[in-house]
Amino acid sequence: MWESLGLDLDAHDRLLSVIPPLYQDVYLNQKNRPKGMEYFDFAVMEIHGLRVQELQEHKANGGKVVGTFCLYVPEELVLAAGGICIGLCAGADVGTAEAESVLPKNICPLIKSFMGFKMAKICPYFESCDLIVGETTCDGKKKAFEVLGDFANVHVMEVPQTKSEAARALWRSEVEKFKEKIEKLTGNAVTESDLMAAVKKVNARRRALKRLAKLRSADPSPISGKDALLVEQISFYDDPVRFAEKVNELCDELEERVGAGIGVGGGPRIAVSGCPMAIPNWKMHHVLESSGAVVVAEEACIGERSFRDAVDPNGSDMNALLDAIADRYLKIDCACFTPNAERPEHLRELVKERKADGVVHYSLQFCDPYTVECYSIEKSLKREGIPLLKIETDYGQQDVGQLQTRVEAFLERLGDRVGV
Ligand code: BJ8
Repeated sequence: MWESLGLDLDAHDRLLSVIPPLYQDVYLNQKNRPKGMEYFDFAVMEIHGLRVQELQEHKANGGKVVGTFCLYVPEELVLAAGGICIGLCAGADVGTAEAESVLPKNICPLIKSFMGFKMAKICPYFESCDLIVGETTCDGKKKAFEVLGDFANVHVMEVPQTKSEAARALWRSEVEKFKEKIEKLTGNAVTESDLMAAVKKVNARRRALKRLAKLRSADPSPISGKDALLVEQISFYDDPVRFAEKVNELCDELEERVGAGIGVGGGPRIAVSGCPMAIPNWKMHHVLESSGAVVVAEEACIGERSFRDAVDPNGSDMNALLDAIADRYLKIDCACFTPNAERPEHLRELVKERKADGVVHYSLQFCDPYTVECYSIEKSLKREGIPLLKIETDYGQQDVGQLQTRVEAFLERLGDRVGV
């Protein structure tokens, strides 16, 4: 299968050999994990196995696979046209030399990672894609998609930078254009009933993730932040129906744990806010939880932002459904928007709901939108007296010791406040 995808087999083997020991250290060594995590452990171990095989079978039957890197891409349209939508991961230092041959060194690691995965031919998901959908969010991404166009079939959606009426009209037309693009790619017309069914399918996955997130309000939280993050990461590549079923089974078990007062840790409760943490980026959560904290929320795209809002499935015709899709996606409070007053507000609400003792603001190096927006986040949290730790990091392990020292000092400060 790998050869037919044109992967660099040696580089791919090297990547796969790193995952089991890392996973053992970060995940399997945790004590008292919910039994329902077994499915998600399996999904990681099979990350380059069964799911890739499913994609190949889909393609052999004439189906198309569409890869994305951003929450703004409406996956409902891909599903409605009979395609599979995969959120491609960009959470590891991979193919760095190859990426740096076409991109500057000092660019956000997420961008470098997706370019590295493609140029070094290491990712079977990337190589399975018939179309990559990019978007005009941050400057680095939108220019990198121009470069990526030389190596893959790329369609770019124009995401506006404000939420004015004119911006909404532009975005609505982009959604329509995307529908046409997907229809052409798959050869299938998107019907109202197919779109409605796809909306319901994706909404069900969002509901399951929301249920899981809300269970983390319990004290003690019935699940570690690392495990919850993993589930959120897998949501981007697993089959949406099977995934929602497994998350709901996990939630049934977590409800029992909450009822019995079973949970993890006893240290300060932390909400992490900022840049997405794509699989296998578990660095920040691992540092926090191995220092005694419990992460109770991810105010991020791999996290709350992906499931906070649903698409209204009750549109009476195609226009109404496309309106509902455009409106739902435009609610996303990514730092690429200006102004972006909703994000600090959402974060404050989340801190309250999850009974978080503090916030860690997580920015990837060279990410201007999130690093600069940290100013408004800090100002808004300060007003409520919510402590904040600002972290700027990359995918490397070189700064782990330094992060640990800063995190421990922060947790100590919180411990004094909450009497842990
Ligand atoms: S909706 S957060 S997934 S754009 S970290 S590449 S912003 S320099 S990933 Fe994002 Fe969509 Fe927004 Fe979410 Fe640029 Fe920053 Fe890198 Fe980023």
